[in-house]
Amino acid sequence: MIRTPFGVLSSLAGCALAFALPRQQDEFRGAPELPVPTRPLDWGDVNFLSTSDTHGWLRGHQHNTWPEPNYSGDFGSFASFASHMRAKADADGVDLLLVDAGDHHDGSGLVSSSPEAAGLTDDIFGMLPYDVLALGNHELYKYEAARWIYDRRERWWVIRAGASDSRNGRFLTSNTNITVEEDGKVLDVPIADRFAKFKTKQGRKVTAFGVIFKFKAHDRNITVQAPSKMAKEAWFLDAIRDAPDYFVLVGHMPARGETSEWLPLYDAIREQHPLVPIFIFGGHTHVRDCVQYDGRTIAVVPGRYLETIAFTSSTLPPAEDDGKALRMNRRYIDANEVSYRWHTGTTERSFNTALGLNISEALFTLASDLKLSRVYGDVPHDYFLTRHPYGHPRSIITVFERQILPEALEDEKRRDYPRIVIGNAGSLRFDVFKGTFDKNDELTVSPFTTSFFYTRLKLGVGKAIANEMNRAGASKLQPMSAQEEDEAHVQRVYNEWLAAQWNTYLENGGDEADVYEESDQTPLGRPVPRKPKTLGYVTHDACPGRGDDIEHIPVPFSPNQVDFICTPLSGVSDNEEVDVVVMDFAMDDFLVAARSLRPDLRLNWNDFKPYAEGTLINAIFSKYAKIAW
Ligand SMILES: *[C@@H]1O[C@H](CO)[C@@H](O)[C@H](O)[C@H]1NC(C)=O
Ligand SMILES: *[C@@H]1O[C@H](CO)[C@@H](O)[C@H](O)[C@H]1NC(C)=O
Ligand SMILES: *[C@@H]1O[C@H](CO)[C@@H](O)[C@H](O)[C@H]1NC(C)=O
Ligand SMILES: CC(=O)N[C@H]1CO[C@H](CO)[C@@H](O)[C@@H]1O
Ligand SMILES: [Zn+2]
Ligand SMILES: [Zn+2]
Repeated sequence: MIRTPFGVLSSLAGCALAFALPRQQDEFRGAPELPVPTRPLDWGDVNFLSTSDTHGWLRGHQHNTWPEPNYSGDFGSFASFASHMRAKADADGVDLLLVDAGDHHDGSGLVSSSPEAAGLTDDIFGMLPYDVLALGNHELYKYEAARWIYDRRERWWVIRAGASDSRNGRFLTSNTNITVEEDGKVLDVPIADRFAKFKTKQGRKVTAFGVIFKFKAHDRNITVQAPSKMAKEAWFLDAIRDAPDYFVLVGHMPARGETSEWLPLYDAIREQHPLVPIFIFGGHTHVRDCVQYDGRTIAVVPGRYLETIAFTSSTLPPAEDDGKALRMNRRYIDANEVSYRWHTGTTERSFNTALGLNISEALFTLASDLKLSRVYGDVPHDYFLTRHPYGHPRSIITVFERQILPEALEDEKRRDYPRIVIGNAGSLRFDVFKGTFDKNDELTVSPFTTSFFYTRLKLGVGKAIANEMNRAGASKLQPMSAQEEDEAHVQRVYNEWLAAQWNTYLENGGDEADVYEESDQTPLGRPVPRKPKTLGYVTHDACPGRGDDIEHIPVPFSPNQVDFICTPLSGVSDNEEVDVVVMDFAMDDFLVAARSLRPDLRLNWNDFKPYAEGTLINAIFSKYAKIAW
């Protein structure tokens, strides 16, 4: 129960839509003992480890709620893994390349604390020598972030690692330019190299590119060319003219679907080289995916937040090329030390390499400098973004609406005025887990700096507007900004992927009960056996064979979510005037809904005044944690 100036709120519904709710359950919480892989990797002549959309999760996932422990490997353990994999490749006389498809920024506390912190995190990323890296849209929203890369393009890999060969790794920006002023001249130049031709340790010739989908929301003085246009550029056609042993295309776009623009590049290459293998590594939609465009092309996407490392392998054509399909494979490895050790035959003692330990230490030091481990409270339960429907007591959106906002958003001067608060559910980005809640968790759950404004309206009118906003749905009322559109697209594709996993599981006789702990009661009231598998991703992609390294039960997903929240208010009649507080991100939708419902009120931005001035949304979480957790 939470007491606020407006009474006890926890049992009240918000003023938006309601869904029928299942029984309340606690989540499964075993000892964080990780499942062990059972199938060795299928090595080929050419092998890749790929990452994408790490969004600053370089310290790994640190909570005990499943499936988090599965992704507990930090970037240092990944570096150790990569070193052992390289050593194995060298010993076997095969290629192993390391590639990343961008989106390093905006996510965990490391990169969301400040632009400087994001840059310092980039430098730590640069300690691990990748063969090819691409930029994501999150490196292009702010000129400074792209400039950070540009300024380091020649020495990206030597900053901390002490590597002697500065061309050991390559940032490739085939279709992205930056405008810079140098020696009084204004130059429009690619941020890094447009392409690279290099030889692997085994002497194989590689031609590589780094691209991004045609996106519009980039900052000023950055230019992004559509991949379909790039495919016609003279420099590109020139770069692909000589046949390498294989092509490597790394880029920030999915393997298929709406924002995927691999096909024009693929077609251009195939026109000149019908048989040269093409390896494509994508990202952006945060899902695990794989598709083969032909028997000698594979496109692999490794998911998000350093949860997955994708391993891709292939044979190469025989000397007397028979033109036949190659044996191509992909495996989605859960990013943790147990998986890493199993696949490299290392032990707890032999696993960590000097570079891996250095990286972990650099991450620890940066996190300490940023005070990311400062604890604000102890969360009593797991609260999830999409595992439960809106209205469920373990839905973070619901708890935010009914407890956190009512309790922790405060305007000294408006204390005596009853109020409702209307905002975007999309301003929350991640689950909140049982256990300590620290600065990193706060920045992760909501990295945004949205603020609040209020006007005076009858309570009934405010509630009706909130309902209208939800009826119309986010973005349907108001054309979104290009950046919001990018974000909403990623969220939609990722949520559809989660929903499909969960629905397939239920359709195949999977039991919701298996997700919960022994002591819990199922919805049917019978005790549940301890579950045999851990929660995680269950991937059904378009490549042959099983992609997931570990078999999981999918994470439950509820489609019953709202786009907008509205805090409850009791003891006030619908006819009374109250403060109607609106988050600035939700303001456009609010005004459109208000004008359609009550055109007579002629509401616009000027009718609003700042509320709780200086309060940003993410600070509300730490404030609440200090009071209630
Ligand atoms: C773009 O960069 C140029 C050169 O540094 C600068 O003069 C100009 O003001 C920038 N334009 C914008 C819109 O920021
Ligand atoms: C990027 O910069 C290069 C070098 O200045 C220039 O030739 C090219 O036209 C630019 N590309 C785009 C799409 O602006
Ligand atoms: C690890 O860090 C130490 C101290 O900064 C440095 O001397 C050493 O070269 C580093 N080793 C590797 C493999 O990065
Ligand atoms: C092997 C491994 O990474 N184990 C970790 C599993 O997750 C728990 C909690 O997140 C960690 O404490 C373990 O070290
Ligand atoms: Zn991303
Ligand atoms: Zn992206």
